[in-house]
Amino acid sequence: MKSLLASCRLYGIVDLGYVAPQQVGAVTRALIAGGVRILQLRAKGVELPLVQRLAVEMQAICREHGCIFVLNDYPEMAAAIGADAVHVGQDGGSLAEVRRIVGPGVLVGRSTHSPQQARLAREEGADYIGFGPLFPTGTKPGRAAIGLQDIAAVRAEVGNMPMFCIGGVNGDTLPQVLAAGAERVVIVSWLLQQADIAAAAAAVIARLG
Ligand code: TZP
Repeated sequence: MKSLLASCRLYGIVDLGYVAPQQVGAVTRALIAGGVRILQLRAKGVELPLVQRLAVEMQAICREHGCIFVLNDYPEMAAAIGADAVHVGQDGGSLAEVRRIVGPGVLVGRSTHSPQQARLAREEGADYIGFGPLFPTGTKPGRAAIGLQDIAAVRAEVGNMPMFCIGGVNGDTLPQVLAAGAERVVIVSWLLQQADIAAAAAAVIARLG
């Protein structure tokens, strides 16, 4: 799983803020058809039984296609359904506690917003980090953008650990993000709003190399 993670340049998120529950399977398949090999379910403010049902559905599709399935926020549920990975924010508790819940075989990702948080995530044993939001984004309304200037410092801080830059990344901003030193990105709303999600994902992956 770790080597598959290392090969991933584009991280997709099926966010229920953009995708209706009945579309989750089709959107998951479209992202995978476009070449995405790490996919997260993000279900903020959704009742847990529905989160679990959709997580099981996505996990099965991801498994069928050799794609890492990441559950956002719920380590106990991630462990219960056999998710490949769990992702937690800065408010998601210590990574030691998350690791204790999910066990050694599950990847753990952490959101970070500064070089210091990135270093801490590495020291705490994260398998990867998200770093952002680089730009203002409607997916996290009200959250201050942190800009591009710390990308190189965070990369130096985390060494080989995969770092996915996130927040307002789209077809227009991607060149600036890459020029600032990013190698890996998360794209949420822009991909989910494309008429042809698979083609858009494939074009981004080709651009990421
Ligand atoms: N964490 C930091 S920014 C963000 C998350 C989950 C949302 C990114 O979404 P988008 O739509 O790609 O800007």
